[in-house]
Amino acid sequence: MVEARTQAARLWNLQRQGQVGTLAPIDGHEAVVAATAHALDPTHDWILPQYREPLALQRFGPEVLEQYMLYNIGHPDGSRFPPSVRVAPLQISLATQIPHAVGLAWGMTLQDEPGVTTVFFGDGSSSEGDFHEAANLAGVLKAPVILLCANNQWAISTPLHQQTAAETLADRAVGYGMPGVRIDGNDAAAVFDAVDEARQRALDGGGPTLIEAVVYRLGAHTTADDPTRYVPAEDLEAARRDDPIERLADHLVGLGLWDDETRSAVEAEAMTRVDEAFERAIAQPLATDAIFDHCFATDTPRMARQRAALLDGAP
Ligand SMILES: Cc1ncc(C[n+]2csc(CCOP(=O)(O)OP(=O)(O)O)c2C)c(N)n1
Repeated sequence: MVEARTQAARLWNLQRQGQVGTLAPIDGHEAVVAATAHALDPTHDWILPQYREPLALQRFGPEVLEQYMLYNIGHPDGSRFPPSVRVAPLQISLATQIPHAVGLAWGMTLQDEPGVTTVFFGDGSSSEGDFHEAANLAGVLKAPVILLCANNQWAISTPLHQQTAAETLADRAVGYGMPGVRIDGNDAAAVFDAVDEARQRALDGGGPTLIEAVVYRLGAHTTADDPTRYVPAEDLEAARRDDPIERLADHLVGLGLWDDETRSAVEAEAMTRVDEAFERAIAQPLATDAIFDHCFATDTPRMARQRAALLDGAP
């Protein structure tokens, strides 16, 4: 969790220096993501992230950090994970990863593969048609999928109460015939237990679970956002007092398993790791017109004109 936040802070600075593109910091989501990754089995289970989680998914393979750095500099290989890493590429088009997760889970059942898929999405994404269609299908098929909604109270500047009239997001599970569980997403142990239980149910043939992990977005939506224009300062202050990292740190200090020295060492290592990954990423060859690759099998006439103009150095 500390590593993910440290790396996010470093990436924020790199973005401000124009070295990487727009990205979404993890701040406030660390317990949800790290504890979920630890409750899953990287050799059999799959994770389909949205865009805020990757830094905390390194348990599924050190390649995740490498891919994330490539992705952030706009390299197409950033979305091409090695087959051994059971993490899907980042998804910016909201909720489109949810039907993928259900399809993947169903496919695993058809092929008798032991394992579950876990898909991350936010409160805002839970208003998208893709969420509802995928949840409905998952319930009907009893697909071994965990629908993990990190409710951070905001979809950019849209607050939760403008997103849904439902009392809780977990309540929506009833309509799809699956258990809905609402947990404190700042409590790493609670997240671990909820994911562990949902995973066991899925492996036992009990089908999907919707988990609503309640957190608060502690940073900006992305590097392109200014939350001071809409997040009430007092709400943010209250949320900071319940920071998931500090909560777990307090607990571990009480057990004699964590101290300032350990934290500084973790932060320093994280900084080195992210800087080294960045250096390796920018050393990868990247064609000037790579941005046009992988959109269509053949460029449309308009894209062909744009590609030619870019290669000519024309405006
Ligand atoms: C289909 C689609 N519509 C709109 C957007 C623009 N958009 C990007 S992030 C975002 C808010 C997402 O909020 P949420 O799902 O709660 O996740 P969070 O960013 O808060 O983690 C919106 C509307 C998009 N990326 N994709």
